[in-house]
Amino acid sequence: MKKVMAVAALLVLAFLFAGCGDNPFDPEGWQTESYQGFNLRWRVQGSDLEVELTGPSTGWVAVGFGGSYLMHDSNIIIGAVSGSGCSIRDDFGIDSNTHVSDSSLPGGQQNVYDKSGSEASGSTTITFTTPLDSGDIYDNVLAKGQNCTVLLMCGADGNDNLDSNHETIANTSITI
Ligand SMILES: [Ca+2]
Ligand SMILES: [Ca+2]
Repeated sequence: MKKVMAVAALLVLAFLFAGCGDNPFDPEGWQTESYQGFNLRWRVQGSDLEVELTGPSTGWVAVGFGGSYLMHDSNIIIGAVSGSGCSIRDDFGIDSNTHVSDSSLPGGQQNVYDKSGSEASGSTTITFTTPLDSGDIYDNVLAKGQNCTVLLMCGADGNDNLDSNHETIANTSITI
């Protein structure tokens, strides 16, 4: 009986560890990158990419996929949480330091779905789904297993204006 209990305890432990996002064997397929106060989780579901971003600010947070230098040509998804509402926008970096809504660019469109967000003391989390290939030239095509540069940004605490300057910007790379 003791042996059975020990095996059961090990199974519970294994399950708990498997629940951690940075475990490559996560049965739900989530991968995690923690970098400079940001925590990015993502997984490929069919032809979509599901994303959860937590940043160290009660203002806006943003993640950019791909691009040439900093924001330039990066597909930037930016969001802010205010009260019970959240606003998440599909942007594009038109130079190294400027991003605008895809909707404001010729032929561009919003390609972010299942948007939600929450705010805790000192941090903001946004979640969304976007196609790996939206067909919009202002969203970079992604593929499972592809190495991709990633930009992580946030505004100042309490600043929910998606067009305001970033306070923090970090550059890293992930494997989709
Ligand atoms: Ca778009
Ligand atoms: Ca975009």
